[in-house]
Amino acid sequence: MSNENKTVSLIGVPLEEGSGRGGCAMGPAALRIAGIAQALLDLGYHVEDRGDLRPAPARDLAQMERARNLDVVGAFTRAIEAETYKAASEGAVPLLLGGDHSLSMGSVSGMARYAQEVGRPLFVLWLDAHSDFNAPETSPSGNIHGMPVAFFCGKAEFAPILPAGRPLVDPRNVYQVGIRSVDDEERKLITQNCVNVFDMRAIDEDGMGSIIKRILADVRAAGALLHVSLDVDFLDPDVAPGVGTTVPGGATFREAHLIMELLHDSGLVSSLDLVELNPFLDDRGRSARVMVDLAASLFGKRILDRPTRGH
Ligand code: EXY
Ligand code: MN
Ligand code: MN
Ligand code: MN
Repeated sequence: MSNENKTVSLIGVPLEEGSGRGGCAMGPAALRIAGIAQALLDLGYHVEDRGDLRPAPARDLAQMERARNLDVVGAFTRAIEAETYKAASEGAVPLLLGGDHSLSMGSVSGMARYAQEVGRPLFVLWLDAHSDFNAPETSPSGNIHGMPVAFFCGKAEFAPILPAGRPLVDPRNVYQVGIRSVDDEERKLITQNCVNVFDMRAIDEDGMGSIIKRILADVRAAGALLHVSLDVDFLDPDVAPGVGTTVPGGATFREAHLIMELLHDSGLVSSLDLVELNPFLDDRGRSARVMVDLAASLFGKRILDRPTRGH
């Protein structure tokens, strides 16, 4: 994302029904209060705030015992898919302000439709403590925020949310980084489907910089668009406590910023989700500010007026 004449479209998603608790619906407001728009304006972008999506529950989606609040999440998925596709088609970078991680069912599906239209594959960088690859049958919780990757790869069956024949993401084009909590059945699914998983051990052994550079080389070689999905719980809870699913041993502040700086320098990022921020659990807005700072790094904020060394 090196073109700073670009428009960034903020899409608010006050969705918490995909998680097991209340609070994420306040995420878009907290990210706005933490200064997401001003951070992008300071970097020279044109910023268009499309407000918050507030669809009515979808009456055609019957409740499923193992996929809680499907009527709400499904209605959001439809609205998010349409809005993300529209923003990308207008030449903007869609920036989803979440909202729990089930919102990525819509954002990634919208970007997959756009990528197909422009004849490029879509790759996904999933920055998370969790793989989010459960299907309703394997989920221990029934919470849909643990299922979005399986959904956009076509591996989780719900009542029809999006039209048949929608473009899916090839799981081999999904790169997960920061993973440290995977359910037993979910582990089998990510292996069977050849998802690229860089868990915290891989990061400890190989270093964040070398892993991200390898991923970006794959994206560039494929001529792909890259959607980035950043879950607050990717970060260590000491860095960002404002999330309902903290897992110890997460990414450090600098590891996370290094990813964002390398993503910016690559010029490959087409769209971004900021998800799972729960302001009710936060420490005086600290996690909201960290997420805004990370987004600013991804859009080009630098420590020094030069690219990261080696680029
Ligand atoms: N794997 C667990 C489940 O499916 O219930 C926990 C999922 C947490 C999902 C968070 C947002 O990344
Ligand atoms: Mn997640
Ligand atoms: Mn997570
Ligand atoms: Mn940079």
